[in-house]
Amino acid sequence: MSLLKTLDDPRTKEIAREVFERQFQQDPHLDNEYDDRRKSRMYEDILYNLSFLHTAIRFDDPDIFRDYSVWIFHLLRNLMKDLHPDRVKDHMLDHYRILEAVLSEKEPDTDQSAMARCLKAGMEAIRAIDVPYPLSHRFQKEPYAQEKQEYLDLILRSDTRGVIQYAQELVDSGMPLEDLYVNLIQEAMYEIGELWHQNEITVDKEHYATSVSQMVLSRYYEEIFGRPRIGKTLLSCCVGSELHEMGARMLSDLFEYHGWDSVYLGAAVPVPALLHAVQEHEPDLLALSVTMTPHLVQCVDMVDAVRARFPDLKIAVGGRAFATGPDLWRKINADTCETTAVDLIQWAKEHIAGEEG
Ligand code: B12
Repeated sequence: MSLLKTLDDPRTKEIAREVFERQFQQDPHLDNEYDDRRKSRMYEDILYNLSFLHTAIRFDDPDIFRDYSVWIFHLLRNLMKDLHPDRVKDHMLDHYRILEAVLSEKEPDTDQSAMARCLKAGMEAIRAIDVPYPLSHRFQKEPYAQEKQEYLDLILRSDTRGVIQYAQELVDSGMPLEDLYVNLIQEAMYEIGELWHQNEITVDKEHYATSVSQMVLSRYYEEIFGRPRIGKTLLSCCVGSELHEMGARMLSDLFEYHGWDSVYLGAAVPVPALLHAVQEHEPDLLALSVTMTPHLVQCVDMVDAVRARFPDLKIAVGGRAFATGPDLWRKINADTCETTAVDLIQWAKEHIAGEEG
């Protein structure tokens, strides 16, 4: 039996340093995932790992290391919520392999078979940990309960290729595009918001989920934009400083799917820019999307400005900000407020496109 007498032992520190360096050499992504604070914590954690491993070997008791492994996993997982739990597991599994290699080389007197038993127990325990994100009841409901979960999981792993492939599989297996939009992607986005609210994920994941989901949607534009036209135009945008752009994007795509031409201006559109676009495109319907409640004030200003210049233009409003009460929208001088794109398409059929039902 050798080494690891105490955490302060210079030999222990040397081993820890070697393990630390090898881990970064072997996994170049670590450098992006660990800032300086994490790096110095990781080094300290290696010292603790060594001391627990040493104790487990000393008593030839794999359960000591098994228990510790589960404990340290949860500690790390809670400290690094920006990483998918499976990624944290991978760090730890790699780490144990490196520990074994470095100890075998540098401390040949260590009881190799006891060490292998303890590390194996730790690895098995880590692999067996089930760390589901706390998913909402709504998200776990049908339709597409399993598909939503799989889609969300791929996003949380930042597996861009996987997200795209999975969406393609769903479409290939017959999922209608409207379901892909509203029942899969929209629901996954809402769940992303819930996870952010619970501090389970960070804002960068919200950005990534948006960008990868928009990438998925863009793959079906040939079909969406290839449908027969009905000779009507929708102009849409997000008001004021509203950054949440996917609702209006989906709305405008779904209008395209139903034969409308669409001009989508995106997020945070200033009033003069919108007025210019209305002048240029002469839309049959203007749709304004508001997600954040404070942007309702900007929505009033926007509607008033459009009304003043284009009094006959039909204006619809919608988005999360209107969900607090069914009559809130009436304080805005719009023609209608609908909950979903499909509802607005129906309203437009009745009030603009001249087709009943
Ligand atoms: C992605 C996201 C972001 C991204 C947006 C990136 C982008 N490029 O779009 C970023 C990171 C920028 C962001 C920032 C913020 N966000 Co945010 N974000 C979200 C999230 C997770 C998803 C939004 C989304 O894409 N939804 C999917 C679309 C398809 O759904 P939808 O917008 O509801 O649209 C549908 C319908 O509402 C309707 N619809 C929409 N518009 C219209 C218009 C008309 C006319 C009609 C008829 C229908 C209609 O049809 C659409 C299609 O079916 C939501 C969660 C949520 N519940 O939405 C939080 C959420 C909206 N964000 C929230 C917050 C707090 C913020 C921030 C303040 C803090 C933060 N998280 O960083 C900032 C504010 C930014 C700003 N100034 O606008 C909160 C808002 C809470 C509240 N009480 O208002 C939410 C609800 C998260 C939460 N659960 O707490 N966010």
